[in-house]
Amino acid sequence: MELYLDLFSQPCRSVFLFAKAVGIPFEFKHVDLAEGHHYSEEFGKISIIRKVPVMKDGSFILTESVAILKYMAQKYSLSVADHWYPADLQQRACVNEYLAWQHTNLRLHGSKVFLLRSVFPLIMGSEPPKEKMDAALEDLKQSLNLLEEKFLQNKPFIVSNKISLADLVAIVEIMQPVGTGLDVFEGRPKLIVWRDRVKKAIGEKLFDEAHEAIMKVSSLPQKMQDKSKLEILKPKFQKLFS
Ligand SMILES: N[C@@H](CCC(=O)N[C@@H](CS)C(=O)NCC(=O)O)C(=O)O
Repeated sequence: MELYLDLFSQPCRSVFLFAKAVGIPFEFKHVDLAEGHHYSEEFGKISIIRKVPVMKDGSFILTESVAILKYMAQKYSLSVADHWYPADLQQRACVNEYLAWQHTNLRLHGSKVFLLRSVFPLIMGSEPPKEKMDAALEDLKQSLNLLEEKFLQNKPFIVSNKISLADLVAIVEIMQPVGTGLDVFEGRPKLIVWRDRVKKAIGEKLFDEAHEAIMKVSSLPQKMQDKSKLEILKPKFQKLFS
């Protein structure tokens, strides 16, 4: 199995962490987004969507992290512990519920804060407008509130007393704004305890390995020095934040 990944990307980290944590063998194919490798002719043959992650299992190619995670959990169901993607109908439905919710909530809002704080100044050559930043932070706060109140409640993990794909997908998204120096855990003791549980369940060393790049996000300016690459991204940003 080949996994096309850039660990700067949250969905790539969830796929990477899951495969590593449960011992699924794979070949790591690095697609450097800051270098624009996803626009290459070679990557276009793998996925015309031109986003990572992508999984290639023999001649079968799959995009979308959530689909890839479920594929891996089901393909290796004999060796992957049940709690990751429970066979129980209602528990599995709860994992699916979180995975469906997060796309337009925690992922969307955490990504916006990340992009505004770290990438916007590089591409647009100015600080993000205050009203955009404030709105993005407010949206992120609302998503974190829902993660605590609707999904975690008083359980150790999102679905039960064991880690599942839902926790994995949640933590990688939360770490994106954290990488920009924003302490999203401030004043959230429940979330801190949960984060530490998730880290422990995955293994701290593996967790840190996956997050090394994003925790050094201040190195992005050096990586994105090529002005022509920044120009490609400008219209995307204008559209996203106009
Ligand atoms: N829904 C997709 C999102 C994939 C995605 O947006 N990947 C980003 C990195 S986080 C990407 O490859 N962006 C490149 C681009 O948009 O140019 C998933 O969960 O896999």
